Order: sequence, then structure tokens, then C-alpha cells
Amino acid sequence: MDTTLVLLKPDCVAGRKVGEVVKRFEEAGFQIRGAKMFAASAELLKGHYAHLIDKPFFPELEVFMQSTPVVALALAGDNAVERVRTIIGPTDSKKADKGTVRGDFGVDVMVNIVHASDSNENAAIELKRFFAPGELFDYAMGYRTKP
Ligand code: DAT
Ligand code: MG
Repeated sequence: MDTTLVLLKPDCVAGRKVGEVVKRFEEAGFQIRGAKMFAASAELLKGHYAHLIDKPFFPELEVFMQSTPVVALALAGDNAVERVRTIIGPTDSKKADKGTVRGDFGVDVMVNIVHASDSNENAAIELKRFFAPGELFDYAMGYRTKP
């Protein structure tokens, strides 16, 4: 079991797709270990998008990412990084297949509904960036649930 970091971006929140996107992850078998809504600070975004700071689109990305609060999720499952990236589809929503999150709900390369970690190494870094240790849960699942 691995854990990956997902961010539901402002177009997801403003477009009221949070439930639909979380539903897809849960139906794929992922367990939520952490969830929180917050306003992304400029400092946080500079860390999260450090590899993009010099790109011409970075100022616009920063404005977009601060246009509503965002929702961070820590999702656990087998091969979580790769499987979550498959569920969301490629970065450019216009190139994403129907049936993927970005293909169904994204607009373009920036307005693309969701972020997900791209490696286990980055997942560990990003989980630390968005969740304090006490905000990530490991819990038993022994209680009966409806199948
Ligand atoms: P991904 O989110 O699929 O991991 P990435 O790490 O290459 O993609 O880029 C991070 C985010 O930066 C992406 O979700 C949206 C934004 N972005 C990337 N390329 C862009 C571009 N050409 N124009 C505008 N925003 C872009
Ligand atoms: Mg990325």
C-alpha cells in the first residue's frame, strides 16, 4: 500500500465536482487517510510548483490556484501514484480521454481539476507539505460496511 497526494483545484471546487472526483477515487478502492480544505498561500504554491516558477505561465497559475480554496487528499492504495495518475488522465485536459477525471471535467492544461503526485518520492515530499503528521490517519477497517 502506498499513499499519494491529490489536490482538488479551484475549478473542481467552483464547479462542484469535489464529490464526483472523490467518488471515483473511492470506487477505485482508495482509502482516504487525510482530507482538508484551505486557501493555498503564495509561499505554499512556490514550494509546490518550484519546478515551474520560471515558466511564463506561473503568475497565471498562482492566480488560478488562489481563486478558491483547494482540497487536499491523502489517498492510500496499491500502486497509488500510478493508479491515481491513470484515473485523472494527462495534464492537458484536451488530450485526456473521456472517462478520465480531466477528460470529463477539465478545460485545458492549467484548468485541469486535479493535481496528483508523480512519483513515490514526490508523494512523500508533497504529503509532508500539505499534511501535518497528526493529520494523516492509519485506522483499522474492521467495522462492518455495506458492500
Ligand atoms: P501534472 O499536473 O500533470 O503533474 P505538471 O507537473 O507538468 O503536470 O504541471 C503542473 C501544473 O502546472 C499543471 O497541472 C498545470 C500547470 N501547467 C503546466 N503546464 C502548463 C502550461 N503550458 N500552461 C499553463 N499551465 C501549465
Ligand atoms: Mg506534476
